[in-house]
Amino acid sequence: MKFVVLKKGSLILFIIGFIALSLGAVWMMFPKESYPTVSMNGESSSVQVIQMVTGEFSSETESGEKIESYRWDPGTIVVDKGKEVQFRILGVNGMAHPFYIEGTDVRGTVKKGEESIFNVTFDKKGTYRLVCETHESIENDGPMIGYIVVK
Ligand SMILES: [Cu+2]
Repeated sequence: MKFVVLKKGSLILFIIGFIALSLGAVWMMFPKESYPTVSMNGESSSVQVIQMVTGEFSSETESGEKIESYRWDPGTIVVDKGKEVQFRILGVNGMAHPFYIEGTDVRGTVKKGEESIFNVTFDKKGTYRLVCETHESIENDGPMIGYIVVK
């Protein structure tokens, strides 16, 4: 009697396992492309809008030395090759951040309380650096470097 119950349990487990495998197989047949989760800005959906701010990490060491680092936030973004991207960078921390994007002719300055807006289209895949010329390295209260991943 006990043996029969065990057998029934095994059969149910087998059926559940089979259904799970089948569902997995069906799921795998569908393309894995994800849906865009970045706002495409409604009416002008051909332009991808990236919003950033300038931020600052600030701290003090045990010996009382003040250390700080200016940052682009978010520090890494991902955009599509050949698609027009609009950057909207608001200056929050730091008076001015003169910047350029490597591999492009994009240059500008983000000032405190102002929003710098510019459009750029990347024609080649790769990782481009958004560099603040004033805070490029740790020695200069950086590294204020953002990474634009073009896929
Ligand atoms: Cu800066």
